[in-house]
Amino acid sequence: MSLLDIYVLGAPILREETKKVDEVTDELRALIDDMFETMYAAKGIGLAAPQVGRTERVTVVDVDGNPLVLINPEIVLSEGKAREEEGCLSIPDIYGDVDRAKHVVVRAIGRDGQPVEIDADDLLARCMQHEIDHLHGRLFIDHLSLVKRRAALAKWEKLRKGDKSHTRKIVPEGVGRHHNRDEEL
Ligand code: K1U
Ligand code: ZN
Repeated sequence: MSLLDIYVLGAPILREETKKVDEVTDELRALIDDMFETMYAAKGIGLAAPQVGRTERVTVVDVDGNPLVLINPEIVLSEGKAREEEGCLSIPDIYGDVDRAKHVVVRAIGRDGQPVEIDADDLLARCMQHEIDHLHGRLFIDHLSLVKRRAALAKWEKLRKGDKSHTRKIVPEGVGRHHNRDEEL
């Protein structure tokens, strides 16, 4: 398995429509495994294919230790409304309150190629809506008011300090800390 780079706000792929998956192949399963590894390393609860530079209609989600693979997901029922803060692995350190359905039913294909139906509330419902948005080129900032979106984009530009790269690397836990033997003495 491999850790994948995550595409960040400004990368055109994040604004593209994904392509329906016709067949669940070993190559697609390998992508799914890499997406889970990347999502866990990035401390996310979801990840969609465009975020790792891919155009397949695939997302992975894990809220509360229940890993889900959603291929060609569709929301077939949505009920209620809830406003909660969201973040996005493609817009790190930017947060905003987003109105979403409180309850959704999602139909998809699972990793084994079989149909699945997921009935979810609260954070899982929110996360699946966030990920399905990614599959249609939408980001959580699109749901913010104009004033809040402008403020979020201004903060993003400030944090970027002129960095124009379209991807960021995920550093696995325990790597990158400078270990100083003197500290042990
Ligand atoms: O798609 C992504 O960018 C992943 C994103 C999903 C998401 C977060 C919050 C609400 C809805 C969807 C993240 O996982 S960002 C990390 C994060 O904000 C978070 C992590 C653990 C629990 C709650 C939020
Ligand atoms: Zn996101």
